[in-house]
Amino acid sequence: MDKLIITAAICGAEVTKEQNPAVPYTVYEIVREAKSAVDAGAAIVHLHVREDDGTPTQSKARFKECIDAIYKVCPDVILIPSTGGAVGMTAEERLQPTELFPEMATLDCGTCNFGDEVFENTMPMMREFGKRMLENNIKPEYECFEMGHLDTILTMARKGEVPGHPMHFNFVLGVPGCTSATIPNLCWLVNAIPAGSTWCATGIGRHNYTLVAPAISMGGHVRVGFEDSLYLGRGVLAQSNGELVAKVVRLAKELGRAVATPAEARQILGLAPRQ
Ligand code: KMH
Ligand code: ZN
Repeated sequence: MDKLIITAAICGAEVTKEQNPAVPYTVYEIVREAKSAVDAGAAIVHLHVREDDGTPTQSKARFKECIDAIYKVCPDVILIPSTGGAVGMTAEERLQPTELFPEMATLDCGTCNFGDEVFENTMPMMREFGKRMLENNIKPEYECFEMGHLDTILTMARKGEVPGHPMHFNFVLGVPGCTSATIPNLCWLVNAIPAGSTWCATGIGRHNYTLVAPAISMGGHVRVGFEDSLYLGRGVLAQSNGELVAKVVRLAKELGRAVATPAEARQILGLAPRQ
């Protein structure tokens, strides 16, 4: 079994300092949270960025500022900028971080409910995102919020509309209005991916740790972070993303699975070594 790749989704677009004062908005805070996660054992940081007042933004300049600042203190980390942004943003707005040629970026695999809102990812939008990633040589992290998202993206990959083999999936389960974070749902998805693919499990909200031990035991990878949950356990706010990552590291140790460094994660994901 490959070593475990831990992703920290340190910021997200929806959570606020009112909910947890440690949620990062400024460049300084984003770097602080990235470093806490990497120091604790994360090989990947999934990145959203904000204006200083907390407003989510997909600004290329803001992403560049944050990415450059993170690499100064975490030179090896794999950064996966979001192309999901926040609900309501246009495709063009969301695609801005791909102009920075990151080694990976998220590609959301279909429209879905997102709480009381609708997260729009129409077929033409996804074709546009796939084309951009093919042109800019970016490996997508395929984010599936619903069972049907997997069929959609596999069909697109077969048609050459998005990058294909080896594909990396992130099953983001438990978003209100979408597929719930259960072990049978995770198993169904994992059983349907092509041989040679890699996958990660993300449980949202109170389900944040539901899928962690199953994913560790099944040979998958794991994402935690403020984007997904602000809590370390029932009623206990996490002080940092590092605390959330450290809990995964403890579980992996108990279950006998070694944790991947960023360099090892690049090998597992088929990425070029970082110069
Ligand atoms: N903020 C969500 C609406 C992604 O990063 O690609 C979408 C999201 C997915 O977070
Ligand atoms: Zn995200």
